[in-house]
Amino acid sequence: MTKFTAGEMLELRAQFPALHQNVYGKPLVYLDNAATTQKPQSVIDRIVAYYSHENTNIHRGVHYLSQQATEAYENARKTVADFINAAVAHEIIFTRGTTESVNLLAGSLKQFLLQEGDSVLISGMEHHSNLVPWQQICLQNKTKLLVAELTNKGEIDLEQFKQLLSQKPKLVAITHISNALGTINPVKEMIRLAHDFGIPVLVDGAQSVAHTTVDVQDLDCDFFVFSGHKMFAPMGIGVLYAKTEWLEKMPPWQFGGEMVDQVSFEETTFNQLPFKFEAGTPYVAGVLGLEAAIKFIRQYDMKSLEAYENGIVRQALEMLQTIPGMRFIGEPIHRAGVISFVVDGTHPSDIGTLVDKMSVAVRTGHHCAQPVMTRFDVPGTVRASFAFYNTEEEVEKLVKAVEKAVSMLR
Ligand code: 7TS
Repeated sequence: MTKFTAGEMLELRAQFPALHQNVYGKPLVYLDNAATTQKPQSVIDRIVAYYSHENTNIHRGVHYLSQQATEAYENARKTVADFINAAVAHEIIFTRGTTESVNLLAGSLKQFLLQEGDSVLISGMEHHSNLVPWQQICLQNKTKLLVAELTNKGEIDLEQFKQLLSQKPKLVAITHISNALGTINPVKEMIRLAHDFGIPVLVDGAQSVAHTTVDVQDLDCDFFVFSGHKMFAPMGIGVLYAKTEWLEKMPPWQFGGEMVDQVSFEETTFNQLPFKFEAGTPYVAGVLGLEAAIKFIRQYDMKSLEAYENGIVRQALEMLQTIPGMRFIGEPIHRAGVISFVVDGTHPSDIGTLVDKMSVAVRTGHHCAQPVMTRFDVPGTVRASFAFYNTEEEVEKLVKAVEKAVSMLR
């Protein structure tokens, strides 16, 4: 593993134009990366190039531009497959994002996998996107929603998880990394445990793809979902990865052009994989932007990026904990780029508002994980979330801003 020098990191950071602006007259400190990351120039350029020279609809035209765009789109699918090490490109279905990927899966699986009396197992730290779709499908199908509880440190209680598996749920849906706690779940082990009972597993990778290497074959997950915009790609593009055996069994979720083979007024036959799941005109520029984001990441050694980012997070934890009344929500042994906290005697949204005026962008609230807030009995948290372009200097600015905000509020 090569270690990044400070100079190399600054060079990397220089490629993100949005990071180089002042807000309220001071340099922006962007620590809301779990919500969305900023985009490197190469991603922005790719989208501009598409609309400047290549724009046309794909898969349908014989003309030059359409052939070029179709080829670029399908090549991008191969790049994405390679990025998460899917066995074949047709296992990559393009969606609008993690939320749509989970809805696609839930909408399709409910038609043949989940019957009355069955159950689906999720964890107590799921983002609403990997909770509400399952809850609603369970309500519709009279299926039970089982929830693996969290320990006081904000980790999944694996003993209870194992007990729940013995109830033979039809599906396990768990997040790889919690956006509210920062916890990295031992998904590989959890998948192995679930598979011992013959239960398929969906991994929500919204928070993992930009922070660690993902190998879906090594994990052996049945489904994996993520959003482009949290990994330096445009908003509005996402991925559902599913093993071929599942995609073949799954009925389509949306109907329309492109996903069909033969259509008459009486019946329709559906297109082959992956097109069966991509109804309508896709977000071609988004797919190409996602490919550009992957190419950007791949210029670097992911392990080195991860080590650098972990160093920044460690530094932030050490410095923040010196603030009197600081309480971290989630103290997992394995943590990725998220730190959630409350400070005694203050409200999270007041801290967020005050540090914003000091040019530090953090998020406050429930982070679309209300059951996590209920579990830890807090109205919300302040959340600083990091990417590999954040610097030690920004951590110092965060800590100073929080200190100042706390002193103003007490
Ligand atoms: N799953 C996790 C773990 C997430 O963090 C998010 C978004 C989603 C699913 C949904 O992704 P989307 O791209 O479809 O919206 N998380 C956040 C967040 O933490 N702040 O804003 C969005």
